[in-house]
Amino acid sequence: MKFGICYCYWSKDWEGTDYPQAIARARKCGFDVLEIFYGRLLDMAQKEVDEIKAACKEYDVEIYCCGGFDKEHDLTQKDPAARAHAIEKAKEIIKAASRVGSRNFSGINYSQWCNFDNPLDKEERLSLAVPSLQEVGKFAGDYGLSWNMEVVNRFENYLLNTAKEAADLCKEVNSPNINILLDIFHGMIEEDDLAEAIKTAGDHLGHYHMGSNNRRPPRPGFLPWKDVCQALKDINYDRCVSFEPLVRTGGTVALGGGNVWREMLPQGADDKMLDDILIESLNFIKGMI
Ligand SMILES: [Mn+2]
Repeated sequence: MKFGICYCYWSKDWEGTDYPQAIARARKCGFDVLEIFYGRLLDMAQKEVDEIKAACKEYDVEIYCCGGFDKEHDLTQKDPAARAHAIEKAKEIIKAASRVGSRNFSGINYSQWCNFDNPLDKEERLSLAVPSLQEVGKFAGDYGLSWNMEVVNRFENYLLNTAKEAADLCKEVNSPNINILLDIFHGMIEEDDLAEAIKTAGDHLGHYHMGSNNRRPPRPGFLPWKDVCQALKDINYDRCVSFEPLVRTGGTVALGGGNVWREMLPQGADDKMLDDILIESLNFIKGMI
């Protein structure tokens, strides 16, 4: 099993221009994967792509990409032309992610993040998602990429709130490249049983996000960590567990969807303390997995 860290833990922003340094830092803290937002990859200069790939090779770190879609990218739109356009945008993302060697694209990559214009159309939109995702899955297959649909809580989307809903959609799509991202933070709100949710996703579990209930890095508390880790072992999960801490105020993470309204790090935390927190957190999870 691989362990990943989302770039935004070290930045206040979803994206940055210092990925090679972050790759080195991820390895230094014991991580195998650096997860980055996909936006800049779409038109990134080849020089930067080459530097990222060189750092990945040097430090034996893999890049995972993630993101949350807007209306233009929504694969469930009713207008066929708009839907076809969204599918083409999805293919562009797959190509962009592949440029930095990423074999995963995860997030709210099926409909829209935090848009609730049409919640009563849920069934229809899930049906419209199927042929779109089949086409995206076929294209992803050509690039060896897993398109991991994130199951999120009711305040961020209305199509996939539980592992069961995502598993049902995966079954209909029936593509080995269309899979599920479960996130313990969202599951804590929506699932009856976090371990069962992992088993429900089963072989379609393509990625797993971990954080504490308040989105600090994983640490002892009231979440059923042992049960969750055991469930990952029970399904022979061999992909990646990424930490996705959203802990800092004032940047695009806080103000652009992460809703961080208070500083979640110890007062005066410096770079060393940030890394020490992360290393302790990783050791806590590795002790159970
Ligand atoms: Mn997540």
